[in-house]
Amino acid sequence: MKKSNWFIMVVAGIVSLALFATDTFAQQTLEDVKTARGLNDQDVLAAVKTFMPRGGRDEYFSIVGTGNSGTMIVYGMPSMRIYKYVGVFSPEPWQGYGFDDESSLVLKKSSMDNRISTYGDMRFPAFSEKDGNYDGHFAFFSDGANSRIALMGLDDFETKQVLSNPLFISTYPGVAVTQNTEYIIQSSQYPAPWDYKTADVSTEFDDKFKSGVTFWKFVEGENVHKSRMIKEKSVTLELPPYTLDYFDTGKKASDGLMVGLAEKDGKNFVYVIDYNKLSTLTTKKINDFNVVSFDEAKKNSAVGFIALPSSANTVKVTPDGKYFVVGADNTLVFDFAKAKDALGKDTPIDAASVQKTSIAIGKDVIDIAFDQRENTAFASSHGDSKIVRFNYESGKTESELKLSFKPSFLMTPQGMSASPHSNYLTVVDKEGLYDNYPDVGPVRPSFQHLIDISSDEMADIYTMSLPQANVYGSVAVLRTTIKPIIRYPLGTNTRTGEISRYKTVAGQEKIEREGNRVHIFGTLIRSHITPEIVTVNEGDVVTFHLTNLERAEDETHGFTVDTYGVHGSFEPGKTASVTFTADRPGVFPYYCTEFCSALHLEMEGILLIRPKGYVDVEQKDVVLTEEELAEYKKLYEEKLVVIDDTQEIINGVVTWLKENNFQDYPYVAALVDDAFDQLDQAKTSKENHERYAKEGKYKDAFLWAEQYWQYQVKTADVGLRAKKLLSEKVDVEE
Ligand SMILES: [Cu+2]
Repeated sequence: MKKSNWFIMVVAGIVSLALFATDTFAQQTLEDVKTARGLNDQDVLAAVKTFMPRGGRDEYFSIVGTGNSGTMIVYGMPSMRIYKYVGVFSPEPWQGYGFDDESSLVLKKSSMDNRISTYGDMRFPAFSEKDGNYDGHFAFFSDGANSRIALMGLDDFETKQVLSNPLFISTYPGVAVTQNTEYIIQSSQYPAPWDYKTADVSTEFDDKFKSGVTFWKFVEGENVHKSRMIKEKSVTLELPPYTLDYFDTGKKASDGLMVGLAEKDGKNFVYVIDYNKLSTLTTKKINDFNVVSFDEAKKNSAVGFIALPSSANTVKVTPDGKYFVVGADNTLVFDFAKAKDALGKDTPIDAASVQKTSIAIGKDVIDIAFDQRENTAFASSHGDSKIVRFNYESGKTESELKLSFKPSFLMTPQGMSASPHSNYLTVVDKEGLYDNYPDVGPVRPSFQHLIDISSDEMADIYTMSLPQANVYGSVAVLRTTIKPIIRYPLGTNTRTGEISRYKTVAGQEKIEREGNRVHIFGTLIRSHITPEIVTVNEGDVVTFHLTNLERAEDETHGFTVDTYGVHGSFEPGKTASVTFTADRPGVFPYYCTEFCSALHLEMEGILLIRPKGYVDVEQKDVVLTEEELAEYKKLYEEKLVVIDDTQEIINGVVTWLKENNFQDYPYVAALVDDAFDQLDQAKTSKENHERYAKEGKYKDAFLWAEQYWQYQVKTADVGLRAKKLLSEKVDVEE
């Protein structure tokens, strides 16, 4: 090849490369992306249905238990984005649940013998209700593994109460709520003696093994934080040794009744309980808990058993409360009024006498979910890999969707309330075959599919993975029904809703010692942990009581003491305490574990743990030379100028904020509050530097002036942020 040709080839190559590069970075059209990714119109439509644009919000909040992880997942529908994991039955470090003293107490109260269970088995949650509809105040979970029940407040998505069931050894991992949240219902699962004594399974089973249903009395307090389940007002109905499964409560026409699945010796039943009657019956105490005996309930027609032709997987009450639907090989619809009339019989109630209709849906119906359309429900046929929409009044199927997996648990938004919605259905995929997920090792996440059910053409539009979870049932409520708070009243113990006795405000930080017990009353605010230095002795029992002084949105501070396993999370306004024994001497930095601002790294301090037998070295006053003193005087005077300049900036910001009515914008007002908090803290520094200057002690005067300026800078920083925000708000409104 001639040299000139070679040159032309190279130049041409570069030019074409450049052209190619330009092409690659050109804006792609929708058609380009579809082609490149091999997507069809259905794929794109599915993606568009779940895409969340900027400024958009999900229509529903959904909650689901993680099974043995002991936490609750909060996610949005239809975007299926996970918003939060909430510690319920297990400690959860991100929120400090089970790490700070206040939340540890919640878990300790759920322990019968000081053994705190650090996992759970939580499968079917329930929301609180008013007149059969979700009120958005609370959620409840049952722990099947450790016989516990939990109450979550939904205004802050925190666990408020965990109780231990004093009777059940084995508990069903689901709960149901009565239509005005009078009772939270929990049942046993596998029969066991309630007296913690051994018994012979073959000869003493009928005599000593028991099952039962507990009605936890729920009492609403003056606010959501003071509402609790009250053990002393609760009651358990004792049942013969049945293995109990899914249950549901009546509503509207069937308010006061509940139904559940039971099995014994290979025979299957639906049990029906008239729980309003229970409170009028004679009770006895077992393990200090109110118990109504089976005979007493039977005698008073408060309980009955309907014999089923086969085993069943679920029983759910229709939104109007007229029927309950049993998911089995044939899906059976029962008439609630007839079932009630048949209560109290000695022999099991004949299914045919109380049955309304039966519908052949498909093999192994696992779950039922209701729809807003009249008398309409969905069933999942695990064996036939399909979802079927059917009418439980007419007994006819209406449409079906063939799936690429074996479906199990179903959920429609608001579906367990009296007003289900008809746009989405979620379906749990317990045997995720990874048709669009990569392998991540032998343990796999759970999957939940989102089905668009708004038309007769149902469509599987999204597959969500739920990690750290063994997922069963979920419930979803309209997002706008829940009214989450942004901050707590300053000094709140978030687990009780009371103002904590350890609340500390700016300037009141202190360290108190009584023998070897040390209490530190501290504060957290960008970008300071006060106090910054804490000295204790080896062997001291130390508690940091910390209050987050922030009033701004999303200003959580974490707190950890290095290598001491001490951790807490402090949302704006929250006061919580962490306690530990200082059993290893040394120097241990403590710091904020949340990225809270650009000055986040400054949120640190030092814990000095002096070894046993440590003797303080006497501090001698250092005398400054004339030159040194003059140098400090100069530094002090220079600092005063800087302080004046900074003050001018602050004044300018304050004037601007006032002129623009900052108090009309709560978020901005909260920031301004924070700014003034900072200035409040500065008062002592100002007094000190002026006093030392008067006394001619310029080193001290300079150091205090420096401290004062630090506070000023922080005030200016927060003030400028408030100004920026306000200017954006004002601009938007103009
Ligand atoms: Cu912080």
